[in-house]
Amino acid sequence: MGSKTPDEHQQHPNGGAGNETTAKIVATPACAKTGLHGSDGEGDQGDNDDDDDDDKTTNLIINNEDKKKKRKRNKKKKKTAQGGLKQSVPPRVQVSALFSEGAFPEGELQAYSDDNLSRSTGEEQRYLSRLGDTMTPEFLRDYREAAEVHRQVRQHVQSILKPGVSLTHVADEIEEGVRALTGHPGVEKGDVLKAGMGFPTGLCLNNIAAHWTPNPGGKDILLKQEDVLTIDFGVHVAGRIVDSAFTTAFDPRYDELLKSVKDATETGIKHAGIDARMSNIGAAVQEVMESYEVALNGQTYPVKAINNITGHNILRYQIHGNKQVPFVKNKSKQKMEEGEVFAIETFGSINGVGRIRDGEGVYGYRRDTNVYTGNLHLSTAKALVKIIDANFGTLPFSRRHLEHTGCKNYILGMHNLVQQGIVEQYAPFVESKGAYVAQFEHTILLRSEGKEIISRGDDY
Ligand SMILES: [Co+2]
Repeated sequence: MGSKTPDEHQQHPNGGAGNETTAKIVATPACAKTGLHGSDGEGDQGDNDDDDDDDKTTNLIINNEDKKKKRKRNKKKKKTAQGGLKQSVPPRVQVSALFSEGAFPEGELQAYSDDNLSRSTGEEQRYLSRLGDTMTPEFLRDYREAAEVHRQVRQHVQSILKPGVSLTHVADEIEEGVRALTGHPGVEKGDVLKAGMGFPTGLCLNNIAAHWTPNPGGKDILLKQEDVLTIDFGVHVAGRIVDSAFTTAFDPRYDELLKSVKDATETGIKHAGIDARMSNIGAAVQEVMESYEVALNGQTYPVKAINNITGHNILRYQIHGNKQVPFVKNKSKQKMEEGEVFAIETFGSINGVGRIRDGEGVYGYRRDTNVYTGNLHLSTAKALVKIIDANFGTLPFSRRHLEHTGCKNYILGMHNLVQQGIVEQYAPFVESKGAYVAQFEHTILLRSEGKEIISRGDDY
């Protein structure tokens, strides 16, 4: 889940005046637009379970290097599975039943690069850093469990992505998978806070960069062969949130776009570390991302790094901490510190302006616990804030998530809470019409031993 740069901190668009008027690559699929409308209604979900048995098999592209990178972790994973117990299809077996005594697989441990090597050597240094270490065995176990849930759920989701599949069905599969694999159905009061979804499921098509989710009662959208789809979802265990995203396309013409953004995110991870400066990370990432270009219909489109959305640190139950990790050149004075958790994410676009703006519709909500609720008069708002506090705390949630807890007829009360600043409302982030946006994101833990890329999988 990306963090939008506050308006007063926004940089200049990196693409000058932008190229909204240049020829479009392909017509913007109608679904990309309707997705932003028709999402205001509330009501029954209806049966959108459009189980897609389309015979048309298409290659799902996440990146071109999938096959080159065979990781050892995969073998380890099979060894640790208990008594031959296997994950079901669709995934419904709790991951804690698959790994003995909470021995969830570690993420990839990447050594700190030269610029922050000093901190990973020296016995005394290590001893001192451990004194302030928040990354206890329990912390690591919770984080690794959440990451394993993310990997297993996304692996299944990747297998159901075909032209014609409904985005509501994809969201259902993600959310039901996460609830089953964490072992928290999320219906009983307070259960969501134990483990489950970390924020609303993001399913973004083409020029929608981030923060779009199917809403109850909204028009369902079917995935098309020519679509570029980004899937961004979060899993938390005891408030330890794994935030990770990937982009897929059936059409190989988007390979270079996906490759560029994936490469950019890996560059961000490589430059992240103890004492690493956001200004250095941003410049390095932008350079890599913008070294790519995409050939489409006889034209060449440079990839632009989106300049007003950033990566971020993650705190317990707080998806966006107080630090931002831009992926364009910047003058930020912020540094990363040992013991911190970061979502390293980058977004790149072609045929757009290199920035995002708020689109229509609602992605989700988040309670601002600093705002006093004593002045509320509307009884529905008073009741709703109690439901939100009990079920979500400070975790962002969607209308789907709210209805999953059994909450109904909340639109008026929510409107009141948003007006009072008690609840923050999120809109989708959109690039200009005709643009295509890709995103890749990993969550990393800055441990004294190295950075653990907790969400790393065989796919990305
Ligand atoms: Co994020």
